[in-house]
Amino acid sequence: MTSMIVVSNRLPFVLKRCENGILSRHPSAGGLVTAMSPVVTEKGGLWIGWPGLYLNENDVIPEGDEKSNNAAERIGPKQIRSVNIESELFDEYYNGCCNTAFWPLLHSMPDRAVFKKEGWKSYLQVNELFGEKTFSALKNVVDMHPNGRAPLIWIHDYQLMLVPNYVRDMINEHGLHCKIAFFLHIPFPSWDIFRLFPWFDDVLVGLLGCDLIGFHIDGYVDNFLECCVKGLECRVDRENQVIHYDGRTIRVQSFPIGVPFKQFEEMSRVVKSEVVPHPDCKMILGVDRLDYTKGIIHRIRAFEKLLDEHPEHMEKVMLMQIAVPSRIGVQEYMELKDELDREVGRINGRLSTHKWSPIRYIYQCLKQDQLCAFYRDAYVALVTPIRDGMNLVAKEFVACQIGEPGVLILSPFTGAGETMHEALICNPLEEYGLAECMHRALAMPLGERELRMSALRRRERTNDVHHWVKTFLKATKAFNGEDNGSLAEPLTINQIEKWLAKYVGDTMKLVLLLDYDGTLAPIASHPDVAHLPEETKWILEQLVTMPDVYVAVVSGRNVNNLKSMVGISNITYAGNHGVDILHPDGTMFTHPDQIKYTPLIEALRVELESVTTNVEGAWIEAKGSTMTMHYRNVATEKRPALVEQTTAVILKHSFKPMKAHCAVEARPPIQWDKGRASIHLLRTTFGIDWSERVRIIYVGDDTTDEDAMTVLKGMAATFRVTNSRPVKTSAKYRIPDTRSVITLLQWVQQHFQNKINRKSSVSSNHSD
Ligand code: GDG
Repeated sequence: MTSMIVVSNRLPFVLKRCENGILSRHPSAGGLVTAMSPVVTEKGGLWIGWPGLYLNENDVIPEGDEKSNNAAERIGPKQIRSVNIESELFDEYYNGCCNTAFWPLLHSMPDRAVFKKEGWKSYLQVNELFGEKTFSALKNVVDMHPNGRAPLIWIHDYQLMLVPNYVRDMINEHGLHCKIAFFLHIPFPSWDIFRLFPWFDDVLVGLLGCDLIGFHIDGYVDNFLECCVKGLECRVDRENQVIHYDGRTIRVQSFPIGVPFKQFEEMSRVVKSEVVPHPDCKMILGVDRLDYTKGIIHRIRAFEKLLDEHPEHMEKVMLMQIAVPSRIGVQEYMELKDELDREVGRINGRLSTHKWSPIRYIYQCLKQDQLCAFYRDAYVALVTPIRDGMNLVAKEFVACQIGEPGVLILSPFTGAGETMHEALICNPLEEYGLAECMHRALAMPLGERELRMSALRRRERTNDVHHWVKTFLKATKAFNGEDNGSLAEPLTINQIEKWLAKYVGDTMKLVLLLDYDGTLAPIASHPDVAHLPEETKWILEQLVTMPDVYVAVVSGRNVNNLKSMVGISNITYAGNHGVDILHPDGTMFTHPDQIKYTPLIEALRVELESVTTNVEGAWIEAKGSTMTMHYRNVATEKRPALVEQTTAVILKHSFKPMKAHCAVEARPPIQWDKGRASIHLLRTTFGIDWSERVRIIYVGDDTTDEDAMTVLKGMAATFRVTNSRPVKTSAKYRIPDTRSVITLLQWVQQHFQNKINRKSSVSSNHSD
């Protein structure tokens, strides 16, 4: 049975159409493919990705080569699920968003980033397509093995950061269980950089659909946690590296990736030399995808400085730069290629002699064993990116150094620079320093080279790619909750104190605007049995007696029904989303525009009853000026058609259809909602300058509460009760459940009780 579904932007190979229409396979170079291919072949996994072109119905993906040393070439079509994407859409997503926005931004190069709405829209669309494909692959596996364990879904990299949430949504909807994990292969930047992305909150919410999120190093984990705190006000436990969000616990951890060490080592034992090594001419090697993050231009200029400053190396050393074509067709990459061509030409023109050229430059993708020969025969490897998630070239070089050892020069701005301590660590932006570092490497005595290289090899042999997979998979099993991850820890009163103490303060009156269903009372199978918990009722009763606290319950229910469910006097009840507001003194506000819809509602009721009459579990709740069709107890497969029909009927009768928790509401099409009602209530109760006189807390769990959270943004402490379903919200804070609402109310009650106690002790001191 399939134990893992790997999802990445590209498949491990690219398909090309030959002139006769037949498809041919071509290896995709890059770190992700190198790392994941051995895992998929060994675990019998599925790989979901884009095949490189739009597939027609009759296209046949060519078989893999079972005998190949390269795991990517062994993967056959049975293990492949290709995501078919129209080329225009793919281009907008890949070049209009991934390459132009995320790649530079996540590499902390914001000046190069371009943010375009169309690109972002395509990103959303393509991520949704990947989400659907992943879900259908999962569902197939589960349907075929109903008693087996659902496969792990392992999503990769910055192109697919919204997929976790799309999949989470679908598995929730279908009542399936499985674990979702994500690994980011590139760096994750600090909050100051990440917040530049205009839709940063969508990205964070997308990723938080996971159970486990992996990064290469702790620095990226710290940055991500910080972004969740600053960007989403998430509750984060930094010490244990977990986030409490939407009622779930998400683990965030570093997993430094390794390479298939043995495989590289073995290949380098058998492969023939690519360049005839001249005993007197040492090879300095650079291997990179041609990308501006890799620091190739700085590197060759530093090499030029080496020759200028230390002419004794003339004719005794050469730089072999292998640059793999990447993102061909993108302007920035074409410019980089032109600049590299020019610089290589300039330096060679200036320094070559009749028997020697300082730089050899190959612009193509080599076969893996050819690459091993270069790694083995190099005297120095120059791995000097300006920024790099990890960098596998550094590790592959070390694995292939089976003869007299050479030296690794490594940039500290790579993930590899964090652990490969015995390399010569050198800032690539300082070209003289880098030239001196090369000089030192070329002159390094054998004893020191042996010492450094053997320590590097020992570490990389142990921490190879198999170890990386093993530790990652072990972490996916380490949740204490079962298949859907752990439940979030309940909210503590200390956390509320951190959020609210300063805002609520001691001098102002507090207005509590509270939704009922899903906020004060847990959601129940029928509205009539959604009772207010005793504890909540007791706290509310205390609160309404306090002079500085004002409580209003704002709900979609009919106002009289709401009053009887809460059952406390001295509260303001806003029913039908605030169309009717009943004050504690018995006066009632009804929105004037709603009156003309009253005669129409009966006809709507009759037609809605006829839609639901034959659908088991569906029922209509008439609430005066609004009406709701409930489908919580309707079979899942019947819901979409029912919702569609209901919506059509509501529109036909000139009412406004609104989605709610397992319900569709019909509201009069007047410009009124919980947001406008809240402002109306605040203005009529506390005057036009209410925002200077009162502090406000709004708590709700529903999309209808978002209207209030949006208008109150910046002027209130807003809380969204979110429960296991990842949602985007305008609320400032998220809390996991109605239990946490009780904690919140307890804090308010204690805060104001302390205030009363302080006042009375001051006045009794005075009377003493
Ligand atoms: C991303 C992150 C992270 C290179 N030239 C040829 C060739 N390669 C292979 C190498 C190596 C891979 O490409 C490059 O990996 P890197 O790690 O250096 O860089 P990215 O491609 O940018 O990878 C990076 C990585 O993901 C893994 O998480 O380390 O930070 O940016 O495996 O061997 N392969 C072949 N011919 C070549 O000419 N066959």
